[in-house]
Amino acid sequence: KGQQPRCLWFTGLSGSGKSTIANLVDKRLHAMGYHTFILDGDNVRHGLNKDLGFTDEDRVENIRRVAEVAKLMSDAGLIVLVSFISPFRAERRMARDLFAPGEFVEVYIDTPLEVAEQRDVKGLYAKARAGQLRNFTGIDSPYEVPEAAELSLDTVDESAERLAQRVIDYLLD
Ligand code: GGZ
Repeated sequence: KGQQPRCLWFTGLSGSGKSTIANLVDKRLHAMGYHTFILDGDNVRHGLNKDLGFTDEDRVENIRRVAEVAKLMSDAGLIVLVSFISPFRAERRMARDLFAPGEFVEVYIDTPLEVAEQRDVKGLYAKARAGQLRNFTGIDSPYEVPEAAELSLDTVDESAERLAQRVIDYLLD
């Protein structure tokens, strides 16, 4: 099946729902016959980037490497779904600039800090508030909200399933 290169770049806070939505999009694309790959903390931070932590400097390097890998994978013919907090505009821009116009789709998972913190699926916000986890995004490390994302998905008012469908609809358009 003919396939145009695409990088779907999911950005948002810890616990915002990036991975949930990226996984749903991935499943649907796969069911439609597309070849895809998800890059996320689980398959990158334990291997390629296991030398990196969560200082600003390390996040910058984390995203730089992820962007380059995403570009290689898209060159190999895959639709790449990238799911990292990617908190800084400059590095998201750098990632975008590796791709041809239209290939890079920035998807902002718009979940307010209060909501992500309330969910606290992994208990990391509680730890950060207690001072047991330093440089935590949204607590004592910044998140720069995207200004021109192709898609902005509000996870408070819409289900992950519906939001995943919006990503698919955008791609098919
Ligand atoms: C933010 C942290 C931190 C700190 C560990 N700050 O919800 P999670 O657990 O599964 O996703 C978060 C993940 C963030 O890694 P990224 O590679 O996406 O970050 S970045 O793009 O900024 O490089 C969280 C966990 O790692 N985690 N410590 N201090 N998230």
